[in-house]
Formats: sequence, structure tokens, C-alpha cells
Amino acid sequence: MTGAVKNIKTGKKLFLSALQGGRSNRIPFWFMRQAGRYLPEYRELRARAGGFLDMVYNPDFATEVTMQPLRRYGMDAAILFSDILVIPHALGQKLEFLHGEGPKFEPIRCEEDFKNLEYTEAILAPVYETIKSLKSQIQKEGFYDTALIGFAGAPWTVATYMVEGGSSRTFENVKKWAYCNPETFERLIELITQTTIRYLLSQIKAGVEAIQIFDSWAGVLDESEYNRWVIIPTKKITQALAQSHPDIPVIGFPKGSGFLYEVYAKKTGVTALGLDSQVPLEKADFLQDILPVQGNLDPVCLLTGGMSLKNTAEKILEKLSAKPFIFNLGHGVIKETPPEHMAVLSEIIKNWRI
Ligand code: 1CP
Repeated sequence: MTGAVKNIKTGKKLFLSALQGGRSNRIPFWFMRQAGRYLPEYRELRARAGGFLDMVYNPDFATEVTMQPLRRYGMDAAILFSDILVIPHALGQKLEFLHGEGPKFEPIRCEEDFKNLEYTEAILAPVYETIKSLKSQIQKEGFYDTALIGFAGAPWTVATYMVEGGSSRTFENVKKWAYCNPETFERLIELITQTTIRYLLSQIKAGVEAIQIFDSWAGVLDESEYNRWVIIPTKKITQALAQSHPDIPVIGFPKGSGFLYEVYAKKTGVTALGLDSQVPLEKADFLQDILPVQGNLDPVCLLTGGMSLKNTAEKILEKLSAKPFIFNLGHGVIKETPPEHMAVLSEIIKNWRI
């Protein structure tokens, strides 16, 4: 069942229209990590595929898992099934996804460790195949008004995984490097930035209609480090994309940015701002005068369900629907979330009228 619709006035897909500052009488929505482990059909396919990367680099599997949430909930956008860590992988850094432990890299701690990294674009060829396959599958299944989002990690967030060797709580090694030896760290950031630009341009060429840049760990930096490692590299990416594709919107999601969301909105050149759940709705309303916003329901509220889900979702809709807005979570769907809660939330949003 397709739920996505067009903006009646402009004839554009609702999601793309909101990114261009348009409003309609229904709020477009999608959810970060809408494809994933909370869905039984995902878990079933994941078990058949073997490893996580086997799934990402198999266009048939990746297409199928991207489609799964659309069939259940009819979102206004599908997000390509891939991962932000394919960039270091394509640069030649050995990557493993160990069961239940998340990603593991052999860590890079100095320039010597990354000087031999080289981008092999062919590794990512299956991702572009997935995009092409999704373009036709989305049509074939009748989701005519559902847009396809491509994505990459922001250079800072990708660097945290490359340097820490996986997920981290303190970001000690990567921050130490950035503080002690910013010149060599900048070369690592530049390598990721330039590779990411090439990767995103290829995604656009293959057919994605919007881009999201995930900066999941933007929030661990102080103001001046934030400018150097978040703002500047993100701006390089948006400028490079705009040069050849000014019509492709870019959503920036600098999770945890707090007071720095405003400077991010004004200086990076992104088209829209992804808000995490800590951004107060008053502040979100203020940011909406700068750019369209996307967000920001707490994923734990979705996991919880019931009246608190209904009340919180409606509060967000009430507060943010008057200006350009896309409903989303403040971070990814948690894997224990009951699929019925996703159905309830999708209906709340679809039935909401401005
Ligand atoms: O076991 C499994 O099946 C793998 C779980 C999983 C999934 C479903 C991982 C491993 N990645 C993904 C897909 C994914 N990752 C998507 C596409 C699916 C969708 O959104 O519907 C996207 C956009 C991402 C992005 C991603 N990967 C981010 C940014 C968003 C965020 O969550 O902050 C990050 C940080 C990653 C790294 C990553 N990939 C996977 C894991 C376990 C991690 C580490 C997360 C951490 O450090 O907490």
C-alpha cells in the first residue's frame, strides 16, 4: 500500500517539496534506520545473506531490505540500504561486522597508518547497482511518490570509526590526534572528504533524489574543533555537489550539536537540518526560520508506544507543521521496537492535517 503523495500545488513528491521549503496539508515522513533488525523479514534475509557486508554489496538483498519498510508503512522516502563505513572499506581499511559487537577496524593512529589507503571505486559498484535497481523496483511496486535518499557519513564521524577502530564512548584517540597533530589529521579528513564527494556524485548519477550526511558524533567536539572538523568538511561536500547538481537537496544530521546547530545551519550549505531528540521544539521552530527541519521523536518513545507515543508525536506535529518540516526520529529505530508501533506512528503522521 503506497502512502506517499504529491504536493497538490507543485506536483512534486511531498518529501522533496518540503526540502525545497514547500508546505502541503500532509507532513512527509521517513525514519532513520527504517530498514533493519526490528523487522522480522529483515532478520530472516540477514540470516540468509551471511554477513552484514554481504548484504550491503548484494544489490538484490539490498534492494529487498530497502523496500521492506515501504510495504508496511508507505513512507515518503526510502533510504538506500548501505552503511557509512563502506568508505573506509573502499579505501582499503580492513572492516568486519562481528555479531552483536558492531563494526571493527584495524585502527589508524598516525599518518603512516593511512598513507597507503587508496580508493577503489569498484568496491562500491554494487551500491550503485542497488540504486538503479531500487529506482525501478519503487516504481514497479507502485510507490510513485516515494523519493530515494542516498547517504554518506560526514568525514568527522567516519574518522572516529577509522581511528578508534569501532564504536567509542570517549573518542579519546581521535580527539587526541586532532588536538596534537591537526595537520596530519586534516589530511585524513581531506582524504575522507574527497572520497565521499566522489561516492555521493556516483550515487546521484545512479539516481538518488536527495542526500543525507550523517554526522552522528558531531556533538563530541567543542566550538573551534567543531568548526574545523564538522563545518568545513561538510561545506566542501555541499559545495562540490551543488556545482554539478544544484537541484539535489542535502540534509545534514549533526547529531548532538546543541547550541552549534545554528552555526551548522548557517555555514555548511546544507538544504535542510536533521534534528536529534534533545533539540527543544522552541529551538526547532527557531531553526526552521533558517532551513527546513527534519526530526525529532525520541526513538525510545517509539519503542515505548502507547499514549506517550501519541502525545509526543502530536506535540511535534503541532509545533513544527506550520513551516517546512519532515517527520523523522531523532536517531535510528531501536532494534527492539515492535513493528506495530511503527504502524501506529505512521498513521498518526499520515492522518495529521494542518
Ligand atoms: O547486524 C545488522 O544487521 C547490522 C545493523 C546495521 C544496519 C541495519 C548496521 C551496522 N548498519 C545498518 C544500515 C544503515 N546504517 C543504514 C541504512 C538503513 C536505514 O537507515 O534504513 C544507514 C543510513 C546507516 C548509517 C550508519 N551506520 C550510521 C549513521 C547513523 C547512526 O545510527 O548514527 C552509523 C554511525 C553507522 C555505523 C554502524 N553500522 C552498523 C553499526 C552497528 C554501526 C555502529 C553504530 C554505533 O557506533 O553505535
